[in-house]
Amino acid sequence: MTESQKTRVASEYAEVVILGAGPAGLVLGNLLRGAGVDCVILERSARTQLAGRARAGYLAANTVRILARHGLDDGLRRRGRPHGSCEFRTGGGRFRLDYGGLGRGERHTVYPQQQLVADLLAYYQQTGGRIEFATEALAVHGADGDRPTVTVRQPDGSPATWRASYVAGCDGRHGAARRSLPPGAVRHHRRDHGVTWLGLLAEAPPSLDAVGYAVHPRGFAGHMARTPEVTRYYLQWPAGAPAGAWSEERIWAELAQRMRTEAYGPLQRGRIVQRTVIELGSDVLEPLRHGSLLLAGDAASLISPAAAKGANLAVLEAELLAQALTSALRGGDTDALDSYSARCLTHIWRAQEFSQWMIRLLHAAPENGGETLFQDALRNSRLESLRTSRTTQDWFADHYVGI
Ligand code: RFL
Repeated sequence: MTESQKTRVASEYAEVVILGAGPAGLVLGNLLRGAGVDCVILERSARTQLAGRARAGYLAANTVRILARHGLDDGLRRRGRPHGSCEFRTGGGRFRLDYGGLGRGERHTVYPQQQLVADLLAYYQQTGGRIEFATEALAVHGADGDRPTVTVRQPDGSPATWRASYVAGCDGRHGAARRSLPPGAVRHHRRDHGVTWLGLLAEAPPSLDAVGYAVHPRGFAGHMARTPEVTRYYLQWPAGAPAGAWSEERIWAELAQRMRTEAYGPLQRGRIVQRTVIELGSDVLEPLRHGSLLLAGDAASLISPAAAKGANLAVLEAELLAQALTSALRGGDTDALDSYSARCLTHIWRAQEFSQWMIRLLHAAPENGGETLFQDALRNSRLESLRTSRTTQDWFADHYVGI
């Protein structure tokens, strides 16, 4: 299908209409096609935009297993790099955790999300999967019945309608799936963590062979390798400040100060090619289903990037959803669909809990009067336990890589 397709007049049908071609939508699309379920993916962005969206990079061992189980891991096996070490830098010194040798002994695979998306898209299209780019879902109708429809805006701006047996909302936090849920249909749990980050991508080689977490009175700074040429950095950022508020020079100086380069060696500098302000927040919808509309990935739950869980949850949920939809559509067995939400929520809350723990580990307490010193002391105690207690280290390793 091309973006220059002509306006469709009559409505079209697919057994499953998938909204969004991120990790959730593309894994789901591939698995449904593999099981012989007729589906279509509707993606708001043009193909070129989709390919350029740099976000996640640390894939959990379970994510790699899922992709391997379904033969979707060729690129990952060739270009992904195993990673199992992180370094904490604090006022009291630095310490390293080789988490790949702790707990269950699992590692991350470093593989940029845009490469994963490109691979998944290539698999999907090679096997004849239908995808409509530059096609924005506007609303899902009739989800409380068994013949839902999706209204869309096509590339030329004209409207069209898709009919389905099920609609999979994989269109992220601001997508049409969430917007279409009638008031009161699901509970919406939210938490604002009161911390803002500036996410940076630098055309610079990694400066250390570990994930770097710097805890500093001026705020948190993070270092995460992406490729041998590109590194992601994070800076805790003043709430409300625009992404462009600081010059590149000031950003590098601030990163150097917080990462204590005077003591531990310089950062490899390079051009900063992406700046994103991220307000650390979490939310969870419960249940992840309203009739024939099912949610997966960021559409189901948003998690702060502090623990690198979002893309991993998206892949896990997509596999569970594919199994549930296949059983319902091929075998007439809806048990797995009925338990889909509860199965996902177990993983989601576990990830949310760890993400919150990480946020409290890495940040000075938000300004809240007399409690600040108390919370900072708790954070230091948590860091000390992580540095010295093998039990805490094993727990950390299992939750850090696990999903
Ligand atoms: P995505 O990837 O946002 O894809 C949703 C897709 O839906 C499309 N869309 C629509 N299409 C049609 N109609 C509409 N109305 C639509 N509205 C939206 C969008 O164009 C898009 O293509 O959601 P998905 O598939 O649920 O995947 C979630 C992950 O992308 C996300 O959780 C992660 O990127 C989070 N995350 C990380 N996760 C990890 O597991 N490990 C990491 O290391 C990690 N690092 C990060 C991250 C997120 C970050 N940001 C930008 C918040 C680092 C950063 C900086």
